[in-house]
Amino acid sequence: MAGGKKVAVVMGSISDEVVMKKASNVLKEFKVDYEVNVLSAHRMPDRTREFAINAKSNGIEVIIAGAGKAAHLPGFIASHTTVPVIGVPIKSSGLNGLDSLFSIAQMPSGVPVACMSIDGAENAALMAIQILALKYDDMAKKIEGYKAKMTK
Ligand code: RP5
Repeated sequence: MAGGKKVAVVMGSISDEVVMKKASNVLKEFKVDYEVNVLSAHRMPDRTREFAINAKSNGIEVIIAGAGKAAHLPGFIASHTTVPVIGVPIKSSGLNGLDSLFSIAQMPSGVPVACMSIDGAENAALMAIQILALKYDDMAKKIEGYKAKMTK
């Protein structure tokens, strides 16, 4: 795969890192170029918008966005870009992540976000890899190998 950052892993708070690390670890394992950013739709809306509107021209092909509580980050980013956004609802509140899950899954028509399970950062990375595999043969081979190994 050519150089550059293909996947952006974004999280609403540094406290989400313990979960989102699972996505980074999978991307590392598959040797995907990625970057990690802490951005918040609520606490730093201007910088988050800036990131989203520039993502495509910066070579980002898939965005993984993890957020907890009123988890607006994935949807906020998706509203500013056509780069596919995969949302990870983080279990960071007294509602056991159901608030995050509903916030990410219940996007209005026209602004899709692919919603993973609560704390499902590992699957978010695998989904990102499967999207990249549509374009990059080396990624396709790796994900096929991964699935074959899992079956075994
Ligand atoms: C959300 O609020 C973050 O994504 C995080 O899951 C949660 C708690 O954030 P902190 O108060 O720990 O920074 O915005």
